[in-house]
Amino acid sequence: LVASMKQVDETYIMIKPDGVQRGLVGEIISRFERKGFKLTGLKLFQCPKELAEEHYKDLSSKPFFPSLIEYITSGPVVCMAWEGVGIVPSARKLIGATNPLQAEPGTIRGDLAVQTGRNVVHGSDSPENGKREIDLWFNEGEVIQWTPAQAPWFR
Ligand code: RTP
Repeated sequence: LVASMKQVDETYIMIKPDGVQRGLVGEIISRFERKGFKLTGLKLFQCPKELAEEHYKDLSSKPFFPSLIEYITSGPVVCMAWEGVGIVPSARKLIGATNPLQAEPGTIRGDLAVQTGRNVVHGSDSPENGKREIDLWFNEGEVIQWTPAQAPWFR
């Protein structure tokens, strides 16, 4: 099948403070690169409380909301925009279940995380939220639509 005929979506992936502090940035980025997705945005960022609250606003009534906001703002995160065919469900498959106890080995959380409250990475749950979250976390000009040159590395 011709890939260009398929719908390309974008998703917001974020390495949470525990992932950064444990030195898992390269490992996590690698998994998305090796899968074949295209990186279109990347930055290290100290998230202000207001942004964390906006990002997780659907969870604001949950008992764990204050500790979730404290966790996400406890140190820098790595914000990423990625694109590809079927990327939203595919990225969530690579990430694994929210609770690392339920996450299969081979997934990021299954291999690298222990607790729900320290589950190292976030991935958007729908293409609409992918767009919303990329707009929320990135400023204009920080997300780049690019096309690779054809095999320039051996010319
Ligand atoms: P994420 O948004 O981070 O990709 O996670 P998710 O969709 O897998 O899970 P969601 O239900 O949206 O929860 C967002 C994040 O909140 C924290 N959480 N803590 N019971 C708890 O203590 C609890 N439940 C959720 C996790 O960090 C989860 O990823």
